Amino acid sequence: MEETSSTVSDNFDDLNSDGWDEMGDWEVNDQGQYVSYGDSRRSRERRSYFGDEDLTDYDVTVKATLDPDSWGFGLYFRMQHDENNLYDASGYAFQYNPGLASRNSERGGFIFRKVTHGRESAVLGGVNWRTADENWKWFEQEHELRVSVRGDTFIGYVDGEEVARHTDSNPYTSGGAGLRVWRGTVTFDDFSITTP
Ligand SMILES: [Ca+2]
Ligand SMILES: [Ca+2]
Repeated sequence: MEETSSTVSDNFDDLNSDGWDEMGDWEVNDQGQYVSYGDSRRSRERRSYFGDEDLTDYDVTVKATLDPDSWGFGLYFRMQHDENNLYDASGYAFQYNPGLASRNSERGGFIFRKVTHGRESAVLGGVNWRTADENWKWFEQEHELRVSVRGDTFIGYVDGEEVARHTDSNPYTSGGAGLRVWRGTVTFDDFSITTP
């Protein structure tokens, strides 16, 4: 049998979030965007899972706009979650962490973390840090994030540019995708999962 590419997607233009398994406050607004509202200081982590957890290799893509008070967000992949305990999930996150500074970036970083039963690992090795130029703006501007998930290797892109790459010697091999926000408000749109 010939393998064929397939895509599942949600642009939220039907004004609902059917198919998403949500932890915390999520809402589809009247403009057909998927928003997680939160206080910048007190709001807890919010997650939402989507897609067939038997999937192995795929590209997952989303457009995201961060409010200035946001503390960041993540794009999940290869995630398996417990429907009765939405915190208990294992897989990976490709994240933007505004507060994360490194020797190569004082404006936060795009990183991978492994998630095991809900808890995230340290920053995974082998990533490249984006060094944002002065005119590059993350907040209040829509950017497209994508992760290419292939075997043991994951590549993260922002607006089509590779910003992080990781190879896991002992990878999770299948799982769905999703979104993660901690503190502040993030607006998402045009989410898709495409198999090769
Ligand atoms: Ca929908
Ligand atoms: Ca939309």
